[in-house]
Amino acid sequence: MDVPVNSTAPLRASATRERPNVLLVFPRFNQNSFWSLRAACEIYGARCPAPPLGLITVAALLPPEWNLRLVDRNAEQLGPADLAWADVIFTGGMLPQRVDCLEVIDLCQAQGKTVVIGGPDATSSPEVYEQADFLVLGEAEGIIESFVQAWKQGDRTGRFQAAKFKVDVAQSPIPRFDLLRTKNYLYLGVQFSRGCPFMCEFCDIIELYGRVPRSKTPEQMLAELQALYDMGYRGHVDFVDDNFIGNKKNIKKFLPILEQWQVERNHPFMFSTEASINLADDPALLRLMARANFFAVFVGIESPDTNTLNMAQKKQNTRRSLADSVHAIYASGMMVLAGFIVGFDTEESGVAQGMIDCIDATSIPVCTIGMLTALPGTQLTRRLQREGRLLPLDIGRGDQCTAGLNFVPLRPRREILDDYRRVVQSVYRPEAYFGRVRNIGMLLRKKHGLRRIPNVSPARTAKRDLIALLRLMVRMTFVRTDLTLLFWRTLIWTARNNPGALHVVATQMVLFLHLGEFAKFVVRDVERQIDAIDREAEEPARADAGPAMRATARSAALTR
Ligand code: B12
Ligand code: SF4
Repeated sequence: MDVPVNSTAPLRASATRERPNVLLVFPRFNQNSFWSLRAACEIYGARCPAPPLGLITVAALLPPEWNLRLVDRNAEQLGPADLAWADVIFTGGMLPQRVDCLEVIDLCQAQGKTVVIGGPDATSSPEVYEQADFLVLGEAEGIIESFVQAWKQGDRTGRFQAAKFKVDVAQSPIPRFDLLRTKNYLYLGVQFSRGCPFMCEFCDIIELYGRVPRSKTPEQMLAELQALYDMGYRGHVDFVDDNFIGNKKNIKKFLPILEQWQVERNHPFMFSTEASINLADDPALLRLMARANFFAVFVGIESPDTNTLNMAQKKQNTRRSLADSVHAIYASGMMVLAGFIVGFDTEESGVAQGMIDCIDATSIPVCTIGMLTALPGTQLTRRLQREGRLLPLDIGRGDQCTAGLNFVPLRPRREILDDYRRVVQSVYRPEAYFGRVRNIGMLLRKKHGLRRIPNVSPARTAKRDLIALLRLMVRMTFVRTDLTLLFWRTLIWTARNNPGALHVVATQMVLFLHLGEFAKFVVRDVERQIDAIDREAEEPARADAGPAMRATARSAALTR
């Protein structure tokens, strides 16, 4: 009997159509970035900071009978067996993942696999990803069904674009947390809302997710947290909301329910999030957050200069003392991390000192100090384009700390770079950083103090924290001998005076192991950029001087 060589092929073809093997691949972030938090990951035994919430949300939207696997390239290898298994690859991420994302597409297509691309960078810059077989742009809840339909009818290329800001997140499914190896991560993420009501000129969030925040329901949110709880996860959970307090009414409804949920389970999670600084104006809201066990808030301060804030349309940061606002957040028992930007048109030469003083006055240890970057699709990009000042954005292998200023600035570029270098250098001097850490230890104590030490009761989390503390002590004592004194002084002072703040203070010191080194890297890179400008300035002079010098040399030779 003749057996066709490929007898299973029709079966496989139909399975591929009806129940494909989907490999979700999260591309690697550029290594040289503020947020890679490399040393902190080593101390906690994690492989990278956070998991791909976007991809596991997409996973939850796919038909339940489809077979799914996830490879996070920040934590694991993408091997030939993974590719051989897959019928289709889903990938995508943010700008500093672009280099690796394009590599993933190449790798997969070289094996004849179909690639579907989506996520924020593909949505902002689809032209970069034209080689992918499918482009599924925008929030996936709004468009994934069209893709699934096309796939089932045999299409192997296509482009789908979700209508902007139309997705009702109250209908979003629970992300497929079960696909994660949670021990690979420093913390996990969940999302309550998308969008932000403000209109900062440089912001891409309002272009991608809109200005009317859309929230999930409290029940839906608790179901997500319960899923994490049931998996046995305990510890740090980040609410990745663009602005957690974007819709105050909804958040005030949710927080007491969250507090109750936490109390009933003996506080399994400690939370962080991102919020606009007007959080400081609402003591009731601060109290609600602290009671639900929020311990950290990231705030975009951007600049201490009111004129600059006005021009950048960040009016919510004006008409206030930034230091008082930050201290009001400390007083509720939560610590603050903040973003600062150098390179605005309205900046003047005093900007560096102003920023250094502001960081000192607010005592914020962890500050992301970036160079202004015109991100795709923003109001800033549109204005610079109109003014003929926009340059290509090449984030390359870094992030906004080394690859910003993608436009012709109004101040000389060299001056901006010099100011930027000064700020980074000064703020990340070990004495300055540890001084701020000691201050927040004190400030968190002075007022209400930390309401509770974030719960570490389950044995696994307690063990992880203890091992991390031991590793930190060893590294600070025997490896980073330059930090030994600062470290022990800060640790002992906090243990004696405010043991409740020890966890937060120790975490800040862990972060310095990465941030201190990263700051040095940024300074070196910026110095290289400054040198290049200086060399360029010298070149024409040398070129002009060239003929004269050659003539002198020639006449000297002739007269010999
Ligand atoms: C959490 C977060 C981070 C975390 C990263 C955690 C992680 N591992 O993902 C941290 C703090 C490290 C971070 C850092 C940065 N971030 Co960030 N970050 C976010 C934030 C606030 C939430 C991401 C998230 O989880 N969203 C929730 C999920 C559900 O939404 P989503 O990812 O958009 O996914 C949906 C769709 O996009 C789509 N989708 C997603 N992936 C895929 C894949 C496929 C195949 C398909 C079909 C669809 C699809 O479906 C999902 C459901 O609708 C977003 C803003 C936002 N609202 O998303 C910014 C955002 C992604 N970050 C951004 C940027 C610029 C950065 C930084 C460069 C600067 C900064 N903001 O600090 C750094 C660089 C990091 C680095 N290491 O180099 C930009 C990206 C812009 C762009 N064009 O790529 C965003 C959009 C906004 C912003 N300005 O902050 N970030
Ligand atoms: S407050 Fe933050 S998220 Fe809102 S528009 Fe400004 S930069 Fe964007």
